Amino acid sequence: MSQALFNLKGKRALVTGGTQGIGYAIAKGLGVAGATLVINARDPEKLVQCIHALESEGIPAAPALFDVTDVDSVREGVSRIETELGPIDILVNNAGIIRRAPAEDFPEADWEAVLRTNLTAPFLLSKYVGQHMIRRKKGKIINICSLMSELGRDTVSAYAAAKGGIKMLTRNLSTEWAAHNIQVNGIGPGYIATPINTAYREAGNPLNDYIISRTPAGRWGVPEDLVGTAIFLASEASDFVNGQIIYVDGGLLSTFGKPFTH
Ligand code: NAP
Ligand code: GCO
Repeated sequence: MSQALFNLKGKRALVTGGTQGIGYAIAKGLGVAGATLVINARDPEKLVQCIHALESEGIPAAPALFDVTDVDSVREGVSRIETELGPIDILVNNAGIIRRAPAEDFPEADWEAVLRTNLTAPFLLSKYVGQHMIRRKKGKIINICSLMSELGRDTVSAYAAAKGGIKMLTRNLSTEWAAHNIQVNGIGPGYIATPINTAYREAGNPLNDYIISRTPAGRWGVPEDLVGTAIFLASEASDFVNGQIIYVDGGLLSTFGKPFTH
């Protein structure tokens, strides 16, 4: 009984920004759990390498090359998948960027890019995939949120605004689409060791020490730490879970913190 609840066989999953980092780990995990994978990326070379990497591990995957910030590309990309490959049962809105600068100096172009990628694009994907899910009366949407859906931090005003927005977009879509048997939920990763945080993980970087001291688990997360929650939210096991953000953060959001001890 319990294994069948988490079995994704016969389900097609579209993962945006799926060629590296969190997106690749979640896509691979959904594939191992039986899902038929469609990997989105905007870089053709990275997409080919990703598909080959998955296939080398016995996980077939189809490419979906489009820029998630371009509405025409999103609409056409979703239509092509639905028409040529089949129904999208699971959508993982993972693609995201970060730009960092003090708010008073934050470049407007960077603000626009972060909001468009991290908030508008998940809306566009959800809208165009959601139209098909509503018709089928079934679907799973998983939005990748952040600690910055809840907390502010110096230099990440655009990112925090976008991630706060995707938390509320998750709740609002859940409200509108639960009646269509579409569950819309989020995953809020803690500090995860991926390229966007490489600079922080260098030894001696005070932020590295602070992040580890603020995380009760006492370590950085790795992308694979998110896979179990993704499988849960993509599977029948979460059919009565709506509008929830599950934080996979080593306990960071649950603690006031304690004095840093070497
Ligand atoms: P990452 O390694 O930089 O991966 C981000 C992916 O998104 C890249 O493959 C990137 O493709 C893709 N992407 C960016 N803009 C795109 C666009 N316009 N169209 C299509 N794909 C696009 O970062 P990550 O750490 O795995 O982050 C993945 C998600 O998790 C993001 O939403 C991020 O905000 C979120 N997150 C990360 C952490 C963390 O600590 N790492 C924590 C919480 C939340 P390119 O290679 O072409 O740039
Ligand atoms: C930063 C980091 C964070 C993490 C993540 C935390 O500059 O603070 O990049 O934003 O990536 O979003 O959940």
